[in-house]
Amino acid sequence: MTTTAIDLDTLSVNTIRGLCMDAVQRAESGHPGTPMGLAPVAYTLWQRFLRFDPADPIWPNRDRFVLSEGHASALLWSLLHLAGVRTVDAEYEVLGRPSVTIEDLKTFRQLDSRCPGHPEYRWTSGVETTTGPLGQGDATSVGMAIAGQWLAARYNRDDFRLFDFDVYSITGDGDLMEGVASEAASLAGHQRLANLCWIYDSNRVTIEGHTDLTFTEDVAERFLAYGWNVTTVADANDLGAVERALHSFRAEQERPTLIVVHSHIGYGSPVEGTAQAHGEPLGPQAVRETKRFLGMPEDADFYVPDGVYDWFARGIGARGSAARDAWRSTFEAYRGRYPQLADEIERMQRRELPDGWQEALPTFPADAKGLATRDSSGQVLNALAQAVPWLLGGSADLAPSTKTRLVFPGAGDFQADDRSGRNFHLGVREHASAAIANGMALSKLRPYWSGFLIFSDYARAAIRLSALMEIPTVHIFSHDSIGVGEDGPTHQPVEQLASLRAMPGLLVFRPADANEVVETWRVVAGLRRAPAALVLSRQPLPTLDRSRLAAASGVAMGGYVLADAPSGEPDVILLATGSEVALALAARDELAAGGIGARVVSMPCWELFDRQPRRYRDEVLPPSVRARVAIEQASTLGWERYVGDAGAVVGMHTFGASAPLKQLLRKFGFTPERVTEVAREQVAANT
Ligand SMILES: Cc1ncc(C[n+]2csc(CCOP(=O)(O)OP(=O)(O)O)c2C)c(N)n1
Ligand SMILES: [Mg+2]
Repeated sequence: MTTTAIDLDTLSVNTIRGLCMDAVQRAESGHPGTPMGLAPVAYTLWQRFLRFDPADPIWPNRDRFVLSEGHASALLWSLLHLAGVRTVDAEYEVLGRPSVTIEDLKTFRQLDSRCPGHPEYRWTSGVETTTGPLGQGDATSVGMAIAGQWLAARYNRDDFRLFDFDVYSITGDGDLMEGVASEAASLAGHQRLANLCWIYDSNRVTIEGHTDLTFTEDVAERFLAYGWNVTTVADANDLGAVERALHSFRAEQERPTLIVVHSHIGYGSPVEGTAQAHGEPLGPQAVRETKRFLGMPEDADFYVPDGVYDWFARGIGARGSAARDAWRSTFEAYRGRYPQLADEIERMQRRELPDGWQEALPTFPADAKGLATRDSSGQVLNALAQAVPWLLGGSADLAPSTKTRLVFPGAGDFQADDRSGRNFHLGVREHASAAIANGMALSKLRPYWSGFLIFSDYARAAIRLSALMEIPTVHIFSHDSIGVGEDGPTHQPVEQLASLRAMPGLLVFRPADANEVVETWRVVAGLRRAPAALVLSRQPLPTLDRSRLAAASGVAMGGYVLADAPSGEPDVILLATGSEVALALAARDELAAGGIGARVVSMPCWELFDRQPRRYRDEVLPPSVRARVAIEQASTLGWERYVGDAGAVVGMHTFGASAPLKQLLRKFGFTPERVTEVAREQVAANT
């Protein structure tokens, strides 16, 4: 039998469908319908457009493919397999092993499989971002597109086009119902991100049924209103039409593109077009029927017909490796002309910083009046950003409050008419801001974004993904407590600290003074595989006199003895973070006057403290000293871990209130008198 190119297209699409059906069937879990409807679209994109080298899936100028409909992961696993994508290890060495083998596909959704239920970044090479929480992939793709524009502006030269990658996100009805996707689309339209293409798998079905139940707006009109280029493909199976739409994206120079593709969920199966095709495996009988309909051998599971691998190798494989090789030689020439810039690009890929970056960090002299940690953080950030050109970011419309604006000459604003700016105006869109920062981090920039701590709740799903992906996004939050004062309980965080601390892998810092801020940034800037949240005060905090107290470098241990009991034998330990550290020091003085020896432990980062060896932790918190008081203007949840069941916590048990700060401190018991009283009770109860 001879096969023509057209046959191979169809054969490839149906091979993908077969692999997806079989993987889901074998797992008896997952979503077969979505990949089956979408297969021709994803195939066309990969085979004819994507500039992606399967042999080097981390090549910096590759096009990015995001499967925002993460529940269709079987589709991505099949593509990674057929394209022969190779694994990459954590140290960025390309290894020989295929990222997804047929055996991996057979273990779809099983423990430790390379093919988990949803695409997971850092787990399976070729996955550009973790998706599954609908809308996240789309919003993250905006960050990638922004990164592409910024990289082009900074590094391209007339004779060297180092960065011009495109970013594609496959999005579904569910993604486009989610607020975060809308926030991000609004910004992408404003920013005229012409390198961004969302392909909307419009199958009009979600879990509960037809979208007539819930989602009847005109999506195309909505995106036109956002300032997007919108084009439609009437039938997902029409590869020519898909190709034309993708060409129209590539030709568009001014706007992001939305391609609305009308597709059939569960294409070719008995449940085509129904919600049943969404959620469950088809069942062995329906799988056979579907394979018959598609002209595939119905008894062959995980079947890849002759010629299909080779066809992918001649398509995406050949195009990708040519593009990648051309880029490599351009880069070598570039290195000759612009060694400094080339060095930056290479360090960035390894998440390293320029030599000597720590020398940029300031120190702050002792000052009883002090300054807000948001202010000291702003100063440190500005110093660091001058030493690290790819440290950049923005705010969800609160930079004047969070003090994250870069103000040095040349810092500039990132806008459509100047892509080199390092200040990003993300608008009042916390959720998208965090997801966009993630997209920038995945593109190897060192991004931060900022907002009020209270609104970290709005961004939580994206913060969570930064932790799950182990990427060094920096989430900066000011207005950290009832210290906000008159704005009242809607703006006063209570449970946010505890909830951020509950997130695995996220480092949460609440520094006590300007020098703890410096040390916090020293740790945070050096992170390569973990996100951080900085929790900063609005009100001034005294800059502690380190000649009389322990050095702020203790921040690196997460917690440290800031001031010991005068005798060196503490009767009671006072633990505090942020603004409450100064309060603990005041209480220590009062206690000393009454003959009680108090040790003050500053605990800016629980997660780092918990990682210290037991010996260190026992030195800081000697098990024999059971009289302990934790002080924090936040929910008390979690402090029992350090104060023990015999200890006490001065914290928040209710929401705050709207009043000047002094009144609030009295009302909620954050005074030296109250702390002293609780400490005395502790000493009495534990002797
Ligand atoms: C934020 C979020 N909410 C809910 C879900 C659960 N969920 C998974 S798929 C799905 C329906 C998605 O519909 P659509 O995007 O149209 O995908 P299709 O059914 O067409 O595959 C839902 C609600 C999710 N993954 N993420
Ligand atoms: Mg749908």
